[in-house]
Amino acid sequence: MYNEQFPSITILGSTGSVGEQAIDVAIRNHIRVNALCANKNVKRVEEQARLLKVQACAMADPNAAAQLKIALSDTGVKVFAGTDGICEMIGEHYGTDEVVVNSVIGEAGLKPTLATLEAGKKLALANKESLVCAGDYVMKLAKEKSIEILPVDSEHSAIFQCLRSGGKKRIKRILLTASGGPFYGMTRDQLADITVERALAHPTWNMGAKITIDSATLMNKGFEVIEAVHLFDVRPEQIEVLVHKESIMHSAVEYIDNSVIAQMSVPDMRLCVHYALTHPDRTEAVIPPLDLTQVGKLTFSKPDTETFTLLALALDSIAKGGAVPAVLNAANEVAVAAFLNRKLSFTGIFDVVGETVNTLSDATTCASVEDVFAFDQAARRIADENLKRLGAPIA
Ligand code: MN3
Repeated sequence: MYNEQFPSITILGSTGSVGEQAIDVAIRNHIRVNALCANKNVKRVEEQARLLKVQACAMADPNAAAQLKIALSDTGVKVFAGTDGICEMIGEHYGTDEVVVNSVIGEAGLKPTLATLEAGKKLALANKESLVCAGDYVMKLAKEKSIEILPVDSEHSAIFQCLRSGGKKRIKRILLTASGGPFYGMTRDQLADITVERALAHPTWNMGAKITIDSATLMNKGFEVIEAVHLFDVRPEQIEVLVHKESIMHSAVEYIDNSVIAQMSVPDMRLCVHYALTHPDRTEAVIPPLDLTQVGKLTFSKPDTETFTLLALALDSIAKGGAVPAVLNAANEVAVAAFLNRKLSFTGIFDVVGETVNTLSDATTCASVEDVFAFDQAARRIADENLKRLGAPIA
């Protein structure tokens, strides 16, 4: 019934966009799903648990965990609660060869990432904040445990595939593509009164609310640069962000012989999950084929970092290092939540994040992963204060 060629998997963030797509890919490839974790959508997790016949589930929200336990009381499914419970579930072994797909949203994904590596399991990583906040520690732990991190982000999956064509020491540059989001080309004044509804309508990718806003501000692209620096062990200045509106070329690697190897497909996240789960092999497609004659032309341009200041701030943060990227992420989580709750304008996100990063300039001194968590908390407090000053109810 299951294809034993592929490792069995645990999906963290199973009710989110990537999580649902991971389930789709698993079913089509007869990959066994051992365990699931979500925040508080009890109904959907119960459906998934029964459909996939999983052995364990975890809910980040303790009340949701209690409800799920009752809902699944006629099954043998073990239910875990809270962050500690999620990490405990990850630490249990359900088979010999296991992959944890981490598609948790935000900094909340970091502890599960560390727990996965501690447990010696392979990590298919969609939670970019794990690397943004604590890339040094995550990569060090992965190295110690000899675990390869399989990127699920479309750009990083593309780079990962392009890197099969040449040695690591022969990389000249990484060309990281960006759709630019729906507001690319606008001025700061035009961005000021962007509504939540307009910001949530992404032209190409169908994603969750948080990452859709991050794509519209280009914060997401900044995070992806930081993610790539850690994942592929390159210097920040080796990464060039290219605005590519068609979202067909998902990124490329330029080698020292000036050969550029790119990966292309229709924009569909399922391919990224699919490749992470079947790598180094490939199996029959779960997405439609790419018809380049339908696409017609591909365009590329340099990003506007003067208007989209968060991209510039991300480049600066990774250059400074330490916990500066963690501060950037925490401030952004607070600001985006405020925007989605209509308490902050779209450009207010830029200001709250910018001021918070400025205030916590000592975040460069970061000695441990505990320091990362401490700076994360400090950044949230300061971002909240900045919010009181800079926030205003919006339509
Ligand atoms: Mn991406």
